Amino acid sequence: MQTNNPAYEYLAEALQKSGQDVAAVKAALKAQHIETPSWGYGNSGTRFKVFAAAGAARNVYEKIDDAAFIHRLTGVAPSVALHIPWDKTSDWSGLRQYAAERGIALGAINPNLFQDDEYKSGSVCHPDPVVRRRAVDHMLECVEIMRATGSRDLSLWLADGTNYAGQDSIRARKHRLEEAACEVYRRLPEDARILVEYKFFEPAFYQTDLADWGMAASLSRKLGPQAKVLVDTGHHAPGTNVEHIVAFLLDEGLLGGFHFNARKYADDDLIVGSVNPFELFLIYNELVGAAADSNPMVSGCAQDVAYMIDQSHNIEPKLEAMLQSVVNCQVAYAKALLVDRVALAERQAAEDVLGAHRVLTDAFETDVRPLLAQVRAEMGVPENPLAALAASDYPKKVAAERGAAEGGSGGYPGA
Ligand code: AFD
Ligand code: MN
Ligand code: MN
Repeated sequence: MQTNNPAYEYLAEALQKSGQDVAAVKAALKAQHIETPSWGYGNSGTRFKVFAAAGAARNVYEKIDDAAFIHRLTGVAPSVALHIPWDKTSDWSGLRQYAAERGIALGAINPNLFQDDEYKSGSVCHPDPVVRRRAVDHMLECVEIMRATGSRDLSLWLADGTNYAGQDSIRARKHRLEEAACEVYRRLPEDARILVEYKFFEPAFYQTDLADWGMAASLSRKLGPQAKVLVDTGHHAPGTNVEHIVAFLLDEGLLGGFHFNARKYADDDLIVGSVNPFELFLIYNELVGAAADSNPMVSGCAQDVAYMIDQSHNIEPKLEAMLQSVVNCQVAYAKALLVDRVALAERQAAEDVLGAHRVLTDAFETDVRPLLAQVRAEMGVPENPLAALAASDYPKKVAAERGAAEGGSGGYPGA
């Protein structure tokens, strides 16, 4: 097809010659859906300081405005995850309408089981049944909100854990968690899911009740088919092979979604792909491979993953950081779609160690910017979204309107 994008024509010709279905690759990129988090648009930071950013969203309506702006710039960010109670409103249908009028939908609902004073010794794992009841009631409130917002996913993350050996019974906490999760699971709308998120530490520093993918998988299996594992890419010990976890969960039909971010050391919510872009590519490589698997349980799982960004931008300009995150996911996915899977299987069968490795690195080293520019042109969105952001008057407009709301003392908005 004649385009005014010679770099794309050159790439498309090369891809066609190597047997790639360029039309299918472009269709997949146009269908990409990256959900952005409401909390990424407001002031947030670390326990040391929250720097107030000019133009940071101050309420859920402004967060929706910003999320809709990111979707207009990319065409692949059509929903925004909400955090309760930070984004709570008395008019859910009005909020749903407000978002729809701006071209986006309300996405996953994230309960807050970590900020109430009562949760000092845990929420659903707390030794006191009164506190556990409070936590379960909050999750049941979130399930009712899902019905009002039309959300499919309840993203369950627990800060629960202990700071010292002996502080509490690890197995008793496990039983409390399972009991609470079962009660919430039974109240899920029939087409809804509970995504069980794990984190190896923080804010608990000795033991975390949902610490790794195995614990999340075990709980998901106990709950039932509407429970899946949520992989937050920043929640692993340094050196963990995250793409291996992703492959394993896909093959078990247990992968429900991602919270994308990056971390160099701890869970510091950096821009996804900014620390280790090869890892992000390898994660997408597993997803693309599984989506074509002959086992429908595996391919069905891979085609039903919720891709959500979960980042708190402490020093980065918020809109630019969120946009860069979405673009990094597009680049990684585009490269994963270019992996020559026939050649990969051949090289693997031939035990050609480095030949097989090079099939992946060839795709990873492909400059996919011309391909993404063409896809964006065909979608009617800016071919270079970051340049479009730089040229837009939206950030200046909202900064003038909103000013720099006071940052909190640390942690999330509303802290
Ligand atoms: C924090 C937690 C976890 C959770 C997110 C939103 O570490 O990732 O999903 O907040 O509540 O990042
Ligand atoms: Mn998360
Ligand atoms: Mn996190």
